[in-house]
Amino acid sequence: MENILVIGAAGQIGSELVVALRKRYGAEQVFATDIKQAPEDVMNGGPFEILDVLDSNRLIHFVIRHKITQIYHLAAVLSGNAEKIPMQAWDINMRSLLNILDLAKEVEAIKKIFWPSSIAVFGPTTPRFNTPQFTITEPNTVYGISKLAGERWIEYYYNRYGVDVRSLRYPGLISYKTEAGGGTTDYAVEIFFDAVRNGSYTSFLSAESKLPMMFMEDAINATIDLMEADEENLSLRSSYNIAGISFDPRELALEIKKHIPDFRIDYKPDFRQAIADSWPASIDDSVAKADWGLKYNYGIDKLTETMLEGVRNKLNKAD
Ligand code: AKB
Repeated sequence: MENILVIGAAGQIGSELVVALRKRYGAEQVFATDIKQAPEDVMNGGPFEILDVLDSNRLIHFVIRHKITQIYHLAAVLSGNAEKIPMQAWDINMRSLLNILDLAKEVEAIKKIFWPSSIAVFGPTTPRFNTPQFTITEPNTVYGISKLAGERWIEYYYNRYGVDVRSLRYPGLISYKTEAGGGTTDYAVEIFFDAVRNGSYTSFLSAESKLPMMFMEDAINATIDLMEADEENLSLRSSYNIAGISFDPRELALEIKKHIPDFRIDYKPDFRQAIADSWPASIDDSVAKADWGLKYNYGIDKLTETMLEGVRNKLNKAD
């Protein structure tokens, strides 16, 4: 029987992953934790506790008390926010990961860890289109540097101590349940909320900033598929490229216009433009497909339709 700890359960990924894991493994088997309150279904649908991953003493007691066998560590400061507090972001992103790696090295019951990396490991010198799995990685953001260092550490812990950590280089993730917080790809979430609320959106990225994106359901399925894949099928122990779909703000706005014909978009790029310009426009995910059968269900049309419906329902409920 698995006992699963999710760290960062109140966040954009965590709040949906907890629900999916509880469906699969049983509500009582999935322990949701965060430093803040989470959405109602996360807090009431199974065990929930306030826990700070930087508090290694409490973390070890928690893991032993609940006989934890798997950890999903999702807590991080994202790219945009990290540029505002570089040293703090580095400290939070790295110390939390190293705490967990060390814990897994010591506690035999912990069999598997999931830790997300990001397209942010790439930088301005990386080939921008169809970015290969193995290529130049010279990130120029503190978030990207922390993700690249994290990839090196997880591979090191696997090779040196046999700690089984699995990881995906997430593209921009799009969902309506919990609004994104502090990332460069957040425009692709905000645009739906503003489209439904106001019929217009001011994008902080330029019209032609093409980036890889993915609907949350596809990301959650990919995450669980990777965690359940046979160890011997995994040819790499750093982090897998996953592509999703690539589009820019203008293309997404045109897709929204099919549903809201009067929708208007304008563009006021801010400091996040430079981050977006340093990231790939599209990704080659053939290694993930070959190793563990990565697949997706959402194209830009289905994603747009589902987001608009989800956002409308969410805002109606809140009224
Ligand atoms: C961000 O924009 O910082 C994240 C990411 C791509 O890792 N969504």
